[in-house]
Order: sequence, then C-alpha cells, then structure tokens
Amino acid sequence: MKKLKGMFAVAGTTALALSLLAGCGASNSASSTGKQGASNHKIVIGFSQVGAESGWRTANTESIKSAAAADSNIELKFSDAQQKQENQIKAIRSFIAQKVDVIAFSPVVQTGFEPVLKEAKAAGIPVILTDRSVDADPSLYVTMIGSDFTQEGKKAADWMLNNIKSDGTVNIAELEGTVGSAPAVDRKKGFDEEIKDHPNYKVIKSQSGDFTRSKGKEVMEAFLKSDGKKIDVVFAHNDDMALGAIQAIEEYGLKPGKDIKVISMDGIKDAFQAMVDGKLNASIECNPLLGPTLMQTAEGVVAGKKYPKWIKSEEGVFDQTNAAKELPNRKY
Ligand code: GYE
Repeated sequence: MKKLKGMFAVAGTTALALSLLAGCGASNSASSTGKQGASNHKIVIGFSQVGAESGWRTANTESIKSAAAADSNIELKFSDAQQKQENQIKAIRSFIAQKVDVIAFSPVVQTGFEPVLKEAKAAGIPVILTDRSVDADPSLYVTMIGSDFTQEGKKAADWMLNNIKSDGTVNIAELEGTVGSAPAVDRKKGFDEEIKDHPNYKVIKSQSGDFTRSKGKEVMEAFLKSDGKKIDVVFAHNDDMALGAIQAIEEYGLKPGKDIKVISMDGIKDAFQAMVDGKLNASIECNPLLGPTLMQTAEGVVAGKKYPKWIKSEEGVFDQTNAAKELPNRKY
C-alpha cells in the first residue's frame, strides 16, 4: 500500500501541524499586512462548516473553534450550513459582504461553487478549503487542507481483502456518505478500484445514509429486510453510519462483527469502543483536527506565503488487534 506523505502527520494519534507550513513569523507580520491604519487588526476568518452530522464533524468544529480561540491574532466568524449547499453559498456571500480577510469552508458537495468562488476572487478575498475538495478551477482557491479519501477507500478494501477471505462470494452492503460529497465519491472510487480484480467480492447494495447514525440505521434496516441472509460485509463511509448499522444488525438478530463484518472510516472514539466490544471490525482513520493547520495557513496567506494546492493528512488503520491499546489516546 502506498504511504501518504503528508505535510503534517497524524501517525495514528496526534495531529502535528508543522510550523513549516505557515512559518512562525506569519502572525507577527499579519498586522502590518492587514487593513490600512489598523496596527492591531486581527485576521478575520469566515468559516462555513458542513453541519453537525457526525462525531468526526463535532471534533472538526471543536478543533477549528479552539485553534482560533487560542490565537490572539485571529477572529473567527463561524457559520453552520446544516448539510445544505444553499446555506453555505449564502454564508460565503455574507462573508464577502463583511469584507473578511480569509474565507474558509468545507464544501458540502463538490459541484456548484464556482460562481461564489469567483465572487470571492473578484472581492480579493483568498479562499482556503478544509476537509473536502470542490470541482472548480483551482485558481479560485489557495489550497485544500485534508485527507486523501480515495486512499482511505483503498485501505478499507485492502483490510477486507486481507482479513475477510472466502472461496465463495463475499456480498458487501455499502452505506455511502452524502451524495455528491468528496468523501462519498472518492471513498467509493478507491474501494471499487481495489476490489475490481477480485470478482468474488461483490457490492450487492449501495445507498446513501448521509453520514448520520440514524440514516445509517434506517438504510441498513432496509438492506437487511431485502437481503439479510446474503450480506457478509458492511462497508460504511463513516463510523456513525456503521454504528447505526450495528444497531440494525443487532435488532435483526445477528451479531455485528461476526455474522456480518463491519468496516468504516474516521476512527472516532465510539468506533474504537465498538471495535473493543467486537462489533466493528475495522476503522480507517480520517483526521478531523485541522484547526491549527487552518489558522497557520490563513495567517501565512495574509502574509503573502505560497502553498501547495493540497495539504494532506497522514492517517492510520485500526482494527480489533490494536483498538484497545489506542482507545485511551484518542483525541476525538
Ligand atoms: O468522514 C464524516 C463527515 O468530510 C471527512 O464528513 C469528512 C466526512 C467524515 O460527516 O463523518
């Protein structure tokens, strides 16, 4: 498996935002490059969050808010889009009207942001993407801080191919993330690419559970109703949907983790507990602790520093062999 070479490392436990990303001098120079005449002008960042759909998201929001609060040079304007792109576009327009210094957002879906990104560019406000990418002209944003979701999908498939072996057919039920979102599109792509040369592994069901626990449970209930006897593996695009599916499997009278194997992504604490309890088989880590890197990058951008188009996270894979040891160290 190819190892990710990120500009900051998670190494399974801790996010280390390297100071080389933005440089320590950025915060001091920011006031001199800030608005005219305001010698102690703070950098105002307008941030539009996806919503509050998952444990991952809660940790991500907390990381962004606490990193901003810890930086006396930054003022954060935070807006929650409640998983709706239209709310996000409205929030970005309002940040433009307020003349913030930097706009940052985690796009709910990949398409449809070009017009508002052009408006930000015309207003001279730099845009930093966090967590999720967009399908747009890359000159419309400075950088994307986040994970390689295709790689995560591949890791999930590799874990399955190495640990769930069978001479017969392995039937997979897939719980997809939010339709049109980068993690749903790319995790699926990576997983499918990895299993395509293994014809006995078959995705027999695939539907969106919108990254939430309740939707994951609901969709899994429907899968069980139609194909309960056939399903060998659940591949969920995040832990929350897997945790919902685990509940559905139990209510159906089967043992999650044994009768039906469950693989998911994120690596939140609840998923570690489920692995320790033997109900979840593996979770592919996705690092939500992007706050410190976002603040450093925003300061650097205002100070005129240049960045690569993608600041990648480095992440691990956990299963029932190492979950108990890691659980006390989890930060989210
Ligand atoms: O996996 C999921 C959340 O974009 C990586 O969004 C993020 C995903 C994460 O709702 O739990």
